[in-house]
Amino acid sequence: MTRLVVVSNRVADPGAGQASGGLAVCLLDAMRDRGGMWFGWNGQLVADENEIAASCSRYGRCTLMTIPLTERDHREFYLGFSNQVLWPIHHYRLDLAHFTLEAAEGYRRVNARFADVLAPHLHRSDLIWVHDYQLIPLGAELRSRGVGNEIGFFFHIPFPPPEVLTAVPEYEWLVSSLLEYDLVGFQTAADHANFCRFVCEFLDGQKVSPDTLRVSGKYLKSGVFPVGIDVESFVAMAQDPAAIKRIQRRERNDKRRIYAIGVDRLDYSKGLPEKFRAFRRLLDSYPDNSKPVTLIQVASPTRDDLKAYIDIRHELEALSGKINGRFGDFDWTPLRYIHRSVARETLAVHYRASRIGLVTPLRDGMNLVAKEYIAAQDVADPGVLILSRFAGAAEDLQEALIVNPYDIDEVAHAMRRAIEMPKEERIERHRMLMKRIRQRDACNWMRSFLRALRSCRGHLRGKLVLTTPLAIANAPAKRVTG
Ligand code: GDG
Repeated sequence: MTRLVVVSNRVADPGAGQASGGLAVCLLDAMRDRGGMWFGWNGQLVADENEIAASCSRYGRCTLMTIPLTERDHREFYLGFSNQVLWPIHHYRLDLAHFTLEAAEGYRRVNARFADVLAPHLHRSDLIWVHDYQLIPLGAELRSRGVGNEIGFFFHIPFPPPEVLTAVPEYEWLVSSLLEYDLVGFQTAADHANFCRFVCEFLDGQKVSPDTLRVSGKYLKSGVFPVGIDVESFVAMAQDPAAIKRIQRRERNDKRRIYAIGVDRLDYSKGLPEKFRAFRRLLDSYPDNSKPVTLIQVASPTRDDLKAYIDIRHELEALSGKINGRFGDFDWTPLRYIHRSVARETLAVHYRASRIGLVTPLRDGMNLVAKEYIAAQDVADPGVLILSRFAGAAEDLQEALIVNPYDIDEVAHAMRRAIEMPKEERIERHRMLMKRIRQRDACNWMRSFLRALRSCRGHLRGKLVLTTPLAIANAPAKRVTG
């Protein structure tokens, strides 16, 4: 069987047990079972480039090969170009983009280094799959080192319309470097359409079929491959007998409460202040004390050394303080705001115990939390998913209550509707949603992308020199949040 080589900026740490972040979550299970090699950053920082050496470990059938970044790389490539230029612009937040030449230079440098380290370890028959916005030019870097294998790329985040994307000072180089891949995958039809429009209008390309573009005599396949979750393992996690007992205990003590839950990385794209304001509007507009609603919001830390993330944390702390101060009582804290990462099993249990799953990003590639919430429900008495129309997941999960997250009255109204929704309607909506997440689960995502990639003709641009032994090193540990 061909070996699969996955490359992502960050390789998940299987020992940590609390992967907060969609890419880590969807790849970890898939790689453990399928095997192959996963290459990327190990989350550690070293002072100097000379200290960079690859380390290897095993996870199930998979080899994890990682390198550290230097502190300068972290500043310029990761915090700089990736997270202060590409992330905000791909999430339509031009106001938060901050471009410097050093950051752009760092982005090119780290992509070139990834290619330098990886290329000697590739076999001629490997299938290479590069993930997400931090590594857009990696395919081109590998090609320039003679790698002729099939190489695919997948965008976990949205792909904005050309009018927005052209705000990236390096956009033409970036999008052109995507043409070096054999296949480029997107979460939604809207993202794919934006990409095709860009190639046709700005790079003089032509769409020769729904999944084929021709640019300057080269062909590129592209398509829609919506990310899914490992549904059955989530169902099992939420049905764990000990977990069910914990829920029953809570319900006994707490008969009159209705819970709503939100789980997001603390990122401005997730619409958390708007969600808190919508919850406040619900409490204001429907002061029906017979069933006080409690919102549990897990907001796991992420990129917390960037100003935009510090600002939003302060905003949420102030808002949650105000809401609890105004509406709280001796026996009721309306908003439980948890700013740390919690165990996955704990999330599953709380999803199941919550009547409302509140997933209201302002913009999101897919949003796995929406799918996890559905999988965790009790089929005989399920909760209701409230889902932003700007999450990629909304393209498919139409039986959720679809809302505009900027419209706090609409979200408050949807929460009220979810509280009052008859059980039969909840069951019917949930049945359809389960069907959809099963049709498009993690396994299906991986299988369909790899099938499409395999069917691309290899570029056969050169011979590879194989395989020098790995330098196994234990770089000095300095862990940073992903
Ligand atoms: C990117 C794209 C796309 C969150 N907090 C905790 C925790 N999580 C887990 C959730 C979920 C994952 O992290 C978050 O995934 P999302 O899809 O919701 O969002 P991003 O991290 O922004 O992911 C996104 C995704 O990639 C996949 O392609 O859907 O659009 O932005 O699994 O459960 N997990 C644990 N503790 C936490 O506190 N254990």
